[in-house]
Amino acid sequence: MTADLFQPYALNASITLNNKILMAPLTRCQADDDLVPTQAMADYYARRADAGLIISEAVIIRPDGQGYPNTPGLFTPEQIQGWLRVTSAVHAKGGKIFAQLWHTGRVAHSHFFGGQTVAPSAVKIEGTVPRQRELAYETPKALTTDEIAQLVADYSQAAANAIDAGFDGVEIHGANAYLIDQFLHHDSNRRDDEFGGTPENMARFPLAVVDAIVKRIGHERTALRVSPGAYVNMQGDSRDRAVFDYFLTQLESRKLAYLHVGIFDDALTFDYLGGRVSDYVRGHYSQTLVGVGSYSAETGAQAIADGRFDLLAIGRPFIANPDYVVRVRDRQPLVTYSDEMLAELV
Ligand code: FNR
Ligand code: 8K6
Repeated sequence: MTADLFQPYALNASITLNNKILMAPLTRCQADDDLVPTQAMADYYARRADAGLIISEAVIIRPDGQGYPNTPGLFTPEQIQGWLRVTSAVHAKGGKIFAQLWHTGRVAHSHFFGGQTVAPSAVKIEGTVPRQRELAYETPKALTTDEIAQLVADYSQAAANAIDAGFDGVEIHGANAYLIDQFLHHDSNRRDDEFGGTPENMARFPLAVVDAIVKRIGHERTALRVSPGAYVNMQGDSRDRAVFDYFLTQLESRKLAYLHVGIFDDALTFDYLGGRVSDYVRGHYSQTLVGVGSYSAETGAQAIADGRFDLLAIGRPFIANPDYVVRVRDRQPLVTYSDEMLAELV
């Protein structure tokens, strides 16, 4: 059953993956204090180069996108050089790697950049920053239309920087309640201008980012992750369904490299989506879909065989097993993931 995972898969005319197992994006908080990727990070990714595609940990597009300590950036020459070291190491081992482009919006914290947090609307989340529990989340400033246009330009520049840094493409982080996702849910988007209120308006900024990046680096190198089901730092709202119905339909014409679900456990069901997130997205999007969320190679291969998605992303097991792909292929036992493993890059 898992044999099918080892078949090559063409994302499009220019990118063919060696197998169907993707390394999911995994924030590790191990960049240096200038948010530059280190040699240890290059080694960590190179050890995982036999994944069909590595999706990098989320990479912030500019300083006010930072919500956790030591998350890498892609906006200074030093950061681009640091990533070049990572992508060269992965390519030397025959692998492929996309950069995940990130702005955390209201999940950012001024502690990291010394300015004001920004979001679609001035609605804060409860709670504190993981690993820095003394930092309570702040009320963000609602973005002006000029600031929204600047953000689109900054995403586009980060995508160009990713290509300069040797990445094979980018995955826009539109999931997990960060900035782009904040426009797509009513909990975080209370705007009454052209960026809020209706599905067309709420999808306007996310589509502008997609279109700007496609224009800059091409649709074959542009992918997107989405979370129609709210499950972290976001309250679900049944009206969100219409927003994603519209958004996914619009995405069909963009001919992206792939669309990726953002969820921790794909067994979760959402009333307003009529079931699992992956099944909902599949029902509204016909092109390459990446499934994720507490799958094993066996359950993931079964889901692919059942037509539920096309490619399988693996997260935590890839932290515990740098040689995940070889272990699955050779039917060797896997090391079980535990949160303590996050302390070190193995
Ligand atoms: C994540 N996840 C995540 N998602 C994302 O889009 N960008 C990111 O930077 C991160 N960072 C991250 C760090 C850690 C420590 C974990 C555990 C998870 C979510 C991840 O990509 C994936 O969706 C989930 O882990 C579910 O897949 P698994 O782990 O069940 O295979
Ligand atoms: C320093 C922290 C790095 C943060 C990156 C994201 C890490 C993941 C933790 C988020 C937890 C969300 C889990 C929610 C699951 C809910 C299921 C109902």
